[in-house]
Amino acid sequence: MRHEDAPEPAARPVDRAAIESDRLRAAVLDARMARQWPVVEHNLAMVYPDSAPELVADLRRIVADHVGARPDELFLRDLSREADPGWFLRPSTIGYVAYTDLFGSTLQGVGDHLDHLSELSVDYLHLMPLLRARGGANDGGYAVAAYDEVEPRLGTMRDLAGLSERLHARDMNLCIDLVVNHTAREHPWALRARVGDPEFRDYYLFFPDRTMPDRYEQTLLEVFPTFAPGNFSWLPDREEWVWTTFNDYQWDLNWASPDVFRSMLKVMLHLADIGIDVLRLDAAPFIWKREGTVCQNLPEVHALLCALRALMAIAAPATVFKAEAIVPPHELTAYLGAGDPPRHECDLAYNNQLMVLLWSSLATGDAALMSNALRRLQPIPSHATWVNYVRCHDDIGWAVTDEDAASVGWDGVDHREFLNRFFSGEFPTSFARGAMFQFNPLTGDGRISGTAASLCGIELALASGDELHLALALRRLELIYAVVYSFGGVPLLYMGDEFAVRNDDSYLLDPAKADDNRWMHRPAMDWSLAERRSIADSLEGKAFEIFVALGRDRSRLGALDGAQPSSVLDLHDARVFAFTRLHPLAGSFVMVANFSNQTAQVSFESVGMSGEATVERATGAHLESGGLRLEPMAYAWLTD
Ligand code: OTU
Repeated sequence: MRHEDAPEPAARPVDRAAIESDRLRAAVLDARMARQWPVVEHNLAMVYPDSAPELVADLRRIVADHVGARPDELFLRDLSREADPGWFLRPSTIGYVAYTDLFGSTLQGVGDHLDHLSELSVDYLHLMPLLRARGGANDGGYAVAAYDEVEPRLGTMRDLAGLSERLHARDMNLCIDLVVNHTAREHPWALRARVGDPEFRDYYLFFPDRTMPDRYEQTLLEVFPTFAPGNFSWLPDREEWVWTTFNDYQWDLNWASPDVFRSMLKVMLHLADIGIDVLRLDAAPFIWKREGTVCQNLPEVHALLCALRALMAIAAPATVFKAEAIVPPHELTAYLGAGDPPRHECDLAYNNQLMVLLWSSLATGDAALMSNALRRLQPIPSHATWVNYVRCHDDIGWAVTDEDAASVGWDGVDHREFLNRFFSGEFPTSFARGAMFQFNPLTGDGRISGTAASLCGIELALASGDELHLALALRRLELIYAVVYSFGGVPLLYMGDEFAVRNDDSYLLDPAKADDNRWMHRPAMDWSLAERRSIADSLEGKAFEIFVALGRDRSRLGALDGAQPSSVLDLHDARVFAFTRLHPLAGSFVMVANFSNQTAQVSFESVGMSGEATVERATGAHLESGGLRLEPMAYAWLTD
């Protein structure tokens, strides 16, 4: 007891704000745990039956500590994103994909070009691999040597955080790649595993002889059959084999080890604290292996992704996942959580089907295959959506199933072969100027490289100096992008397409790139093109204007909200692709697109529109008694 005369103890200042913040964080953590923990436990018990309880206890500590230590700004961002979990569904979400060095030299340089993105209504920037990669050949940065460092020539982690802040200040989001299937063989985990450190031996898949590799190879596919045949690489110093699905310098991680799971979660949390909004999970389908299968899309892959997502939803819900799963249509929708019951898995996934079918339709002048295949695609949960694109940094693999081809009376093998011949420019009437990538004479499979503009005929038309052909080629580019901007989900504009850039063969001079012709469609941004766009009638000006208008018109159309599915219509005219979207508040939306070289007629009635329908955007479409007349490659966006 204090004596009456004793001096008052110095009042310890009470940091009310800190107490309130701790209480808030504790309450928020409890609520997230209550919702997500059963998901974590359920999925991990499936994947790691023997070590689940210890792992789960450990993860609980990791995420709880993370919530406590999350930077204030990002904790607030978590809260606002939890209040608006479908932020990426809005029509105003428009993506742009670029290489940091090729677009702005460095991360700081990228930050100086944000006005360019704003002009295009872009609010989602995907920067291609930027974590520190191995020196020399590194598969465009997909051979990561350090997850916690930025590639030095691009900047530092601090620059990355700075760019994220600059983007957030403009209401833009940042997406980066996280390679989950493999690391570079120079990554510290790999270096330690290679010298026999028992803690890291389990991070990769080593085999003393060919017994197991040969058994696996019976059912495995080859991703890079020409420059990286087989799925295993020999390590002469250790006299053993290591699993390498891609190049020999990319070692597959062994996700069967709980240590890999724990380490990758920590990598994700670290990137979340840098302010990354979307993690593009590279090569996700490959992270689980089982003998007798192709070792892609196994149930464990989905369980792992669901567990990781639930953990992120506790620790850093402002960061969402985008699946990079370029897989057959019946395997694709599961990455968005489709199934019975639907799950929360990835929030976004590449719509490889739509991409492939758009090119197929351009080549054949016929949209029936696209209509049938898209109609057959399993519906996706409304909390997730597609990322739609026509080109990316990779090649185009012809994921047209035999079944879908048969639905229009075509043979799958023949059609895929036709597409390769067409887009490599070999087919006599082809307008495309692409190149074969990874042609495998044993299987007859091949894929296609080339920029969107070159594949659309712009390169050929420029070479022939034919103005009419050039106009038609530009129409093709606009047509397929107009589908991508309205089909439902986040459209991605691939760097350079806004100026219709053509193939670039300068990669041939760089020995680290020369054997990989995907570099032909990864040219450096030529900012002088940006100046040419003000020249009336320049190709750059016309192309740029198309993308400005597509972005502007998409953003203002409420019916394009990604939560609503698109339904493909059957107009009994194979030349015309048509789909409708119904929005509870904004009404209905229809797109009609003529993929043929002939004029086509579409009545409003046939697409479920009244005579009062509004033409929101159109190119080459003319109003005509009760409908539209569509010139070759013409399209219209309608609302009612
Ligand atoms: C991805 O692509 C990247 O997009 C490529 O640029 C990389 O080379 C590769 O991973 C390795 O990191 O097979 O032909 O289903 O299709 O992971 C490209 C996913 C690929 C695979 C995909 C891969």
